[in-house]
Amino acid sequence: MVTRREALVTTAAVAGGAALLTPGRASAQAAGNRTWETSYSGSKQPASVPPGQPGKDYQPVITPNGAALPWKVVDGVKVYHLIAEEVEHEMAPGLKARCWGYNGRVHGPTIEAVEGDRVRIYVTNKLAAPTSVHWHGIFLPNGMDGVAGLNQRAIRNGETYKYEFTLRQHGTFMYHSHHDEMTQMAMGMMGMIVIHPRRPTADYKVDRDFAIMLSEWRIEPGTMRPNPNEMNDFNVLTMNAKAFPGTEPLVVKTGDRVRVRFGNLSAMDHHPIHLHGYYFKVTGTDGGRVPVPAQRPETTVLVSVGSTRDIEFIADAPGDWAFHCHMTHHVMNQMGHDIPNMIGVKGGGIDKRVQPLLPAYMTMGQEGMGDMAEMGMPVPKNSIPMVGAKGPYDYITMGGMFTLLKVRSGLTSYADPGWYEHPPGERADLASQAELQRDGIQVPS
Ligand SMILES: [Cu+2]
Repeated sequence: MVTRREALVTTAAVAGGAALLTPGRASAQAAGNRTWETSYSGSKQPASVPPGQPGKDYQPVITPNGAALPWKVVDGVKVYHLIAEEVEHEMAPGLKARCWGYNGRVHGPTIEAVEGDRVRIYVTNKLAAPTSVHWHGIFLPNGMDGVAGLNQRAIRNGETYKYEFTLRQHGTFMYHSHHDEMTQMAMGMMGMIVIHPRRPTADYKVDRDFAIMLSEWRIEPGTMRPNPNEMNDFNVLTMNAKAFPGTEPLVVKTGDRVRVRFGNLSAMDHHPIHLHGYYFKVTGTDGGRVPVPAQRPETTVLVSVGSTRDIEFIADAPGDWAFHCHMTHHVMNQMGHDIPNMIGVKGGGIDKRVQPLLPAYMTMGQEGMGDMAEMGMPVPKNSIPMVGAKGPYDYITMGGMFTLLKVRSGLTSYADPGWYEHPPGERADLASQAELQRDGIQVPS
């Protein structure tokens, strides 16, 4: 364990080194922080307590469908080990892909630490290609920034590099490959970084704290390799590398204070993430925490490529609430893209004429794609139609960047509680003749 004095010395030495390297930036930060520091955050102050322990000096973040990167303390430094490697990963039931990730995961595990921590991150490259890791949004010495060629030599197959710096800020950040980025990020090489404040203000504390990375992929139906050369037509849109119905729900208790941290390292798209049934406040960006008076209410938060956004709300409305990207093509899975427009086509005669040649042939899509999802459109092996999932009342015709916020009273665990049972009178239902008559509603014949 580090002593209070050691922590102070280490932090001051590194902060001083960075200031010497970039005097303009350091002094601008100092000036810019003055008002926030006094009124709001402990950011940039040296650490005065030993490095954090999960659950002791911070509420650990939950990465749905993911995991936290383990660490140990060696002589007061938090030591982590990332291993870049090929990983076979299931995007959604029925679709596996051969990706590149870290420590057997796609995306990589979430790195979690506390402001003031000295961190040492080893990166071993088990890929055939060279790689490097960039710590996106983190204040660090220039030589630790991870841009291959510019700040360091790329890490070759079999090599282990060491990155070391002191965390002088708090918030939600990301890491990703910075060598042949177009290829390596499209293959999955990214993850989230969460740095908790050393001295959290009262408004920082939440009961449930989630981290979700948004990304997008092109995987030709029937194949397993993401195509990094795709520029526009992404057909698998994911939250923590899972497309619905592969996404784990966010389970919370009624009354919980909830934070969701989004990062977006998609190749080409921004994602407006919409939560049903609530408004939330945007409380953080990768520039840090938003001062309380500036935390504006929203129902949709635009998470641009290369940025993070934190949102917070109090889960006061029980139910199963949709939580998804509002770009309609981003809640559609693989085979739902690139099919001919069949809306309004009368297919009966075509089927009769084609079936003697192709017995399995069936014209689909005349009423849109909802039926196709439910009927199970025939698709090549290892591919998914627009898909969705069987819901409690009907088929849920959403895929891709879609998950559920499940809010329940009286939970004894945060395991998936199943579908919400609506209280009597609190669910849309077929109108009765008596109700139509009472309200004078004329139904066109
Ligand atoms: Cu989107």
